[in-house]
Amino acid sequence: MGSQSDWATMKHAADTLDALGIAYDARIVSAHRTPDRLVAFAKGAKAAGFQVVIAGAGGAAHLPGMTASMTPLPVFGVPVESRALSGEDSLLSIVQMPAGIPVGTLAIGRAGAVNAALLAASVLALHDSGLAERLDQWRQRQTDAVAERPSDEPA
Ligand code: RP5
Repeated sequence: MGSQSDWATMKHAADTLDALGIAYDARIVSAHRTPDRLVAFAKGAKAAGFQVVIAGAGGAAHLPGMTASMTPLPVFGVPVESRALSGEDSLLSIVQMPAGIPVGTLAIGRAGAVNAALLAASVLALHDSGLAERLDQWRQRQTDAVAERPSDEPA
Protein backbone atom coordinates (compact mmCIF):
# COMPACT_ATOMS: atom_id res chain seq x y z
CA MET A 1 0.00 0.00 0.00
CA GLY A 2 1.06 3.55 -0.61
CA SER A 3 0.78 4.84 2.95
CA GLN A 4 0.09 3.89 6.54
CA SER A 5 -3.24 5.67 6.02
CA ASP A 6 -4.22 2.97 3.50
CA TRP A 7 -3.93 0.20 6.07
CA ALA A 8 -7.47 0.67 7.44
CA THR A 9 -8.68 -0.32 3.96
CA MET A 10 -6.01 -2.82 3.02
CA LYS A 11 -6.37 -4.66 6.32
CA HIS A 12 -9.57 -6.08 4.85
CA ALA A 13 -7.46 -7.75 2.15
CA ALA A 14 -5.06 -9.06 4.79
CA ASP A 15 -7.93 -10.38 6.93
CA THR A 16 -9.38 -12.18 3.92
CA LEU A 17 -6.01 -13.73 3.07
CA ASP A 18 -5.72 -14.82 6.71
CA ALA A 19 -9.16 -16.45 6.55
CA LEU A 20 -8.05 -18.41 3.49
CA GLY A 21 -4.69 -19.43 4.96
CA ILE A 22 -2.67 -17.54 2.34
CA ALA A 23 0.75 -16.22 3.36
CA TYR A 24 1.46 -12.60 2.49
CA ASP A 25 3.73 -9.69 3.27
CA ALA A 26 1.99 -6.36 3.91
CA ARG A 27 4.29 -3.47 3.02
CA ILE A 28 4.17 0.29 2.66
CA VAL A 29 5.67 1.25 -0.69
CA SER A 30 4.92 4.75 -1.94
CA ALA A 31 5.30 5.46 -5.64
CA HIS A 32 5.92 9.11 -4.80
CA ARG A 33 7.59 9.22 -1.39
CA THR A 34 9.69 6.04 -1.64
CA PRO A 35 10.28 5.52 -5.37
CA ASP A 36 13.51 3.57 -4.82
CA ARG A 37 11.67 1.18 -2.51
CA LEU A 38 9.03 0.72 -5.20
CA VAL A 39 11.59 -0.13 -7.87
CA ALA A 40 13.41 -2.57 -5.57
CA PHE A 41 10.20 -4.27 -4.53
CA ALA A 42 8.58 -4.50 -7.96
CA LYS A 43 11.71 -5.62 -9.81
CA GLY A 44 12.52 -8.20 -7.16
CA ALA A 45 9.03 -9.46 -6.31
CA LYS A 46 9.00 -12.51 -8.57
CA ALA A 47 12.50 -13.62 -7.61
CA ALA A 48 11.56 -13.12 -3.95
CA GLY A 49 8.82 -15.72 -4.38
CA PHE A 50 5.73 -13.54 -4.61
CA GLN A 51 3.07 -14.84 -6.99
CA VAL A 52 0.48 -12.05 -6.94
CA VAL A 53 0.66 -8.39 -5.93
CA ILE A 54 -2.25 -6.47 -4.42
CA ALA A 55 -1.51 -2.76 -4.58
CA GLY A 56 -3.77 -0.32 -2.74
CA ALA A 57 -3.35 3.43 -3.06
CA GLY A 58 -5.36 6.61 -3.00
CA GLY A 59 -5.44 9.99 -4.73
CA ALA A 60 -2.90 10.17 -7.56
CA ALA A 61 -2.56 6.41 -7.21
CA HIS A 62 0.43 5.45 -9.33
CA LEU A 63 1.50 2.49 -7.19
CA PRO A 64 -0.42 -0.32 -8.93
CA GLY A 65 0.47 0.78 -12.46
CA MET A 66 4.12 1.44 -11.71
CA THR A 67 4.37 -1.91 -9.93
CA ALA A 68 2.80 -3.64 -12.92
CA SER A 69 5.30 -1.95 -15.22
CA MET A 70 8.18 -3.60 -13.38
CA THR A 71 6.95 -7.14 -12.71
CA PRO A 72 5.42 -9.92 -14.80
CA LEU A 73 3.30 -10.97 -11.80
CA PRO A 74 -0.45 -10.30 -11.84
CA VAL A 75 -1.18 -6.98 -10.11
CA PHE A 76 -4.55 -6.17 -8.58
CA GLY A 77 -5.20 -2.54 -7.77
CA VAL A 78 -7.41 -1.32 -4.92
CA PRO A 79 -8.53 2.32 -5.10
CA VAL A 80 -8.45 3.66 -1.54
CA GLU A 81 -11.23 6.10 -0.69
CA SER A 82 -9.65 9.54 -0.63
CA ARG A 83 -10.95 12.40 1.50
CA ALA A 84 -10.99 14.97 -1.30
CA LEU A 85 -12.76 12.99 -4.03
CA SER A 86 -14.14 9.92 -2.25
CA GLY A 87 -11.84 7.58 -4.15
CA GLU A 88 -12.96 8.50 -7.67
CA ASP A 89 -9.49 9.96 -8.21
CA SER A 90 -7.93 6.71 -6.97
CA LEU A 91 -10.18 4.60 -9.18
CA LEU A 92 -9.50 6.56 -12.35
CA SER A 93 -5.76 6.69 -11.61
CA ILE A 94 -5.64 2.91 -11.33
CA VAL A 95 -8.16 1.67 -13.87
CA GLN A 96 -7.21 3.62 -16.97
CA MET A 97 -3.95 1.84 -17.81
CA PRO A 98 -2.53 2.05 -21.33
CA ALA A 99 -2.73 -1.15 -23.38
CA GLY A 100 0.18 -3.42 -22.61
CA ILE A 101 0.52 -2.99 -18.84
CA PRO A 102 -2.55 -4.45 -17.13
CA VAL A 103 -3.76 -3.78 -13.61
CA GLY A 104 -6.82 -5.72 -12.50
CA THR A 105 -8.77 -2.93 -10.87
CA LEU A 106 -11.21 -3.57 -8.05
CA ALA A 107 -13.91 -1.45 -6.39
CA ILE A 108 -13.17 1.56 -4.20
CA GLY A 109 -12.49 0.82 -0.54
CA ARG A 110 -13.30 -2.24 1.57
CA ALA A 111 -15.15 -4.17 -1.15
CA GLY A 112 -12.18 -3.77 -3.46
CA ALA A 113 -9.73 -4.88 -0.79
CA VAL A 114 -11.72 -7.99 0.08
CA ASN A 115 -12.26 -8.84 -3.57
CA ALA A 116 -8.60 -8.31 -4.44
CA ALA A 117 -7.75 -10.97 -1.88
CA LEU A 118 -10.42 -13.31 -3.24
CA LEU A 119 -9.24 -12.77 -6.79
CA ALA A 120 -5.65 -13.43 -5.75
CA ALA A 121 -6.89 -16.59 -4.04
CA SER A 122 -8.63 -17.72 -7.23
CA VAL A 123 -5.40 -17.28 -9.19
CA LEU A 124 -3.33 -19.15 -6.63
CA ALA A 125 -5.96 -21.88 -6.32
CA LEU A 126 -5.46 -22.84 -9.97
CA HIS A 127 -2.33 -24.68 -8.84
CA ASP A 128 -3.18 -25.35 -5.19
CA SER A 129 -6.01 -27.84 -4.60
CA GLY A 130 -5.99 -27.25 -0.83
CA LEU A 131 -6.54 -23.56 -1.33
CA ALA A 132 -9.22 -24.26 -3.95
CA GLU A 133 -11.06 -26.29 -1.31
CA ARG A 134 -10.71 -23.53 1.31
CA LEU A 135 -11.99 -20.96 -1.18
CA ASP A 136 -15.03 -23.12 -1.94
CA GLN A 137 -15.68 -23.46 1.78
CA TRP A 138 -15.31 -19.67 2.30
CA ARG A 139 -17.91 -19.03 -0.37
CA GLN A 140 -20.24 -21.66 1.03
CA ARG A 141 -20.02 -20.07 4.50
CA GLN A 142 -20.88 -16.73 2.92
CA THR A 143 -23.89 -18.25 1.18
CA ASP A 144 -25.02 -19.99 4.38
CA ALA A 145 -24.83 -16.68 6.27
CA VAL A 146 -27.45 -14.96 4.08
CA ALA A 147 -30.80 -14.95 5.85
CA GLU A 148 -33.96 -15.67 3.92
CA ARG A 149 -35.66 -12.60 5.36
CA PRO A 150 -34.48 -9.28 6.80
CA SER A 151 -34.23 -8.69 10.54
CA ASP A 152 -34.59 -5.56 12.67
CA GLU A 153 -31.43 -6.54 14.55
CA PRO A 154 -28.27 -4.65 13.56
CA ALA A 155 -26.05 -6.67 11.18
C1 RP5 B 1 -1.25 7.89 -1.59
O1 RP5 B 1 -1.60 9.09 -1.00
C2 RP5 B 1 -1.49 6.84 -0.56
O2 RP5 B 1 -1.79 5.61 -1.16
C3 RP5 B 1 -2.63 7.38 0.25
O3 RP5 B 1 -3.86 6.79 -0.11
C4 RP5 B 1 -2.64 8.86 -0.11
C5 RP5 B 1 -2.52 9.77 1.08
O4 RP5 B 1 -1.39 9.40 1.83
P1 RP5 B 1 -1.08 10.08 3.24
O5 RP5 B 1 -0.90 11.53 2.99
O6 RP5 B 1 -2.27 9.78 4.13
O7 RP5 B 1 0.17 9.38 3.73
O8 RP5 B 1 0.08 7.88 -2.00
